[in-house]
Amino acid sequence: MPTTNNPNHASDSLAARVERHLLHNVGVAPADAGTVDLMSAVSQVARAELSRRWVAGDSADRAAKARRVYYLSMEFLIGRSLGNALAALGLDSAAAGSVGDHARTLEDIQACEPDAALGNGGLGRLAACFLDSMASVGLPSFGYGIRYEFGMFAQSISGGRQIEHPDPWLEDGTPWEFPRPGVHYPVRFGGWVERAESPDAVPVWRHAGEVSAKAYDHVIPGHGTERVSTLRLWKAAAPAHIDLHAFNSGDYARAAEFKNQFENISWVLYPNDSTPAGRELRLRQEYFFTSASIQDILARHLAEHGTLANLSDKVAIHLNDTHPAIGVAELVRLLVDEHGFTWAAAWAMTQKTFSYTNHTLMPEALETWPVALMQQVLPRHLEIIFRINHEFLVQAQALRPGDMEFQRRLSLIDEGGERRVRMANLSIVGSHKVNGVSKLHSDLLVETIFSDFAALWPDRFTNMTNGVTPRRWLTQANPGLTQLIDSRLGTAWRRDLDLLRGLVAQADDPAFRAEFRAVKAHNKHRLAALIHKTTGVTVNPTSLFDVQVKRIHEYKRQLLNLLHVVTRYRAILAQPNAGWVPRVVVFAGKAASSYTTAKNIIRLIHDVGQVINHDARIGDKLKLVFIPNYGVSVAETIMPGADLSEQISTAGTEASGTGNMKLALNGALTIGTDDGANIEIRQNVGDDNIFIFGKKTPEVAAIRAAGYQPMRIYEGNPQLKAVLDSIAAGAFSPDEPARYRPLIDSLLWGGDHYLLLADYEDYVATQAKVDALYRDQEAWSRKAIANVAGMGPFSADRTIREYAAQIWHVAPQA
Ligand code: 26V
Repeated sequence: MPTTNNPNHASDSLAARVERHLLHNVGVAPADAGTVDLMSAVSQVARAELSRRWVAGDSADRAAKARRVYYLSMEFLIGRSLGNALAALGLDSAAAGSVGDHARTLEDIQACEPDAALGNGGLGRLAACFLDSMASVGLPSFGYGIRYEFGMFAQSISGGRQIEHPDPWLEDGTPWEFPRPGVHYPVRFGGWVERAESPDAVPVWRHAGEVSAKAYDHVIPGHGTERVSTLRLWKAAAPAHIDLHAFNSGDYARAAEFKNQFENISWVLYPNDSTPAGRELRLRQEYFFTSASIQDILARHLAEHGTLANLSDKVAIHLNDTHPAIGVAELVRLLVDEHGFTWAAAWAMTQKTFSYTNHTLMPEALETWPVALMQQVLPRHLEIIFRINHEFLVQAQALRPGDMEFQRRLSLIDEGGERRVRMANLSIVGSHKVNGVSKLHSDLLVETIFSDFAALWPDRFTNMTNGVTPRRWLTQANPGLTQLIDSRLGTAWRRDLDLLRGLVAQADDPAFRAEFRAVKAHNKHRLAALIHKTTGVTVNPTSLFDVQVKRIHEYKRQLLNLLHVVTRYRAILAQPNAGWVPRVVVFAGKAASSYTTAKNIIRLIHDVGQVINHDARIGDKLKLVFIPNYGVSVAETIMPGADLSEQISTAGTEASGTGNMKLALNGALTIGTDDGANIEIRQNVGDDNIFIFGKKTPEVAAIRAAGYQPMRIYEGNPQLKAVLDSIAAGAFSPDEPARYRPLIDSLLWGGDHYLLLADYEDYVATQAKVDALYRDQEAWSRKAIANVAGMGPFSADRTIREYAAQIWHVAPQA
């Protein structure tokens, strides 16, 4: 009998609390509870406990007047929250028991939670891993973003083609958000700036429109600590007077339309990776969440300190790529226009407060906004940007007098053609630290796209190699391996991943290797079941599982992987009895909806799969599958089941990669290029435990400089020629033989920009080495274990500690 009516009374068993939530909050009799009801009730129990931790941490931080870090990001790819919350609370086994009473498995219950997919790819998932680590390391911290009504589109495949579906993840409500009706800020757009009479007077922005940003919080649990972090997401709402006015006049349709003009700001995530979408709505989204976040930061600071004079002593604001870069101008505006700062004081404060991470080198991915658009949407900010630019270029002129080219390159305004604001330049000028996301990437930033800035301010540039949270990507995703590691090393590695080094000694123990293989075999069965369920293809789980999962992009070279698959297919047909290592090649990933070539690659994967998977001569020797709708939850099943991790971008193009880390942490061996974090993975797992192939970054540059001729390579390699010819001739698209002509032509005649042909031979030869090693299962397991053992540095905890110590100067709290 419960002793209290409090639905979360600590002395109650979890099962009792779940039943009471079913009764009191979900509104069903426990005996009648369905899976979704149970999910909701278990979530509510966890939420209540997290809420308690949250309140405690928040009041401690306020009492301590703690310095805090604010991570501004357009994207947070959180995935599901229930499993992570239960693990953080140490309630996972109790929860399994409590739902077991209802004849359900915890896994089934968790599976009915939709993913919070508020991001495109690596940048968004990194932000989610960082939140986990900020909480677990104990940093007073907030993430700030947008509460998109529709997240990343759901992908299905029809006739080999990607179909995009809306993702109404909030449709049935989410137990994880805490609406904060009392927290809202006005965000203004458009209009003009009234010039002041006297030169000292503050200009007045006569805005044309206003939207209200309303706060919705998610509590981010820390692991092994009671500390939590906060993710505050903003929803756009029309200001109350708007609807009143229109509704009063009786024109409901017009009123609704008018309201939508404001509220559409937080409707949908831009499903576009790497190429800036030059759309006004995107600029409004960027300003919307950045302005609301900075207003919120200032309000919290003022409440605690009563002054903004010490803002940069207590506040670090981080720009996750350039998407929130308008925040630089916004902080200056708020300080000067609304808080009485002089220009000089505001600018000095701003530079001390911001820091910026760049996530891509691709020049076409650098955000710029037409000056004309910015004039229209954010006139006061444009004015501020012009002044920042003017003063900045005076500095540049002093360093290299008369060097107009230098100034032209540094300028915040691109004057070639339509004038545009360069958001990366604004971010660099407005920040005290700028970092890349792997050693190679950070070096290349300084040597290439940001070299002029590095000449001006060498100390501003630094590196913070990415990491991933071991809680989600090992403990939660791979319970089998977790148990095995616990049995040898204890459990402390969850919060100190360097302890995995202890596995090096275990690799010599045949019994450990056998257990390690048994875990992998189990995970491969799970992955095989997912493959069967989502593609209908039956695969043999004893095959080598060869996995490439990431956004579909030419630079990531899924097509190079496919050329190997076709090569292998032809070779098996030519020599069926050559002792082939059975392989299952797994792809997953979304293509940006407007990216035709990426969509063609998806279709080609399917067409090749159709032929190979139905060729009776091939059988289990080779299977090719594409798992639809790649996202956080799908990844949690794929990572543990992989044997081989494909990280094959053209050297110098992948800023870091984080899938490479997740796969190696789960005991996959990497076949990869000398690119991004692959290089550091190699250094940590050892040269003998990774397959590195292909041209290195300087070679790529040299080949391009010398005038790359892919046709020469084609003519000189009969195997490659046959593969390309077969695809181009329609061997995999007999119903439409010319379907892949354009794809092949882009390699042979279009310049093969990402050097697939240049790396093909080495790649195929390296794949043969993979086969040879896999035949020796003992040797393979040793290397797989060495990979897990070497992954300590790739914990996001390490990354976050580096950011905290070297960029944010924020101290972990007990
Ligand atoms: C750009 C745009 C442009 C407008 C439309 C929406 C949108 C979304 C994202 C981006 C930039 C994407 C950059 C990105 O995701 N970079 C990846 O960052 C990972 C984390 O640092 C890193 O591991 C990957 O190598 C890098 O590609």
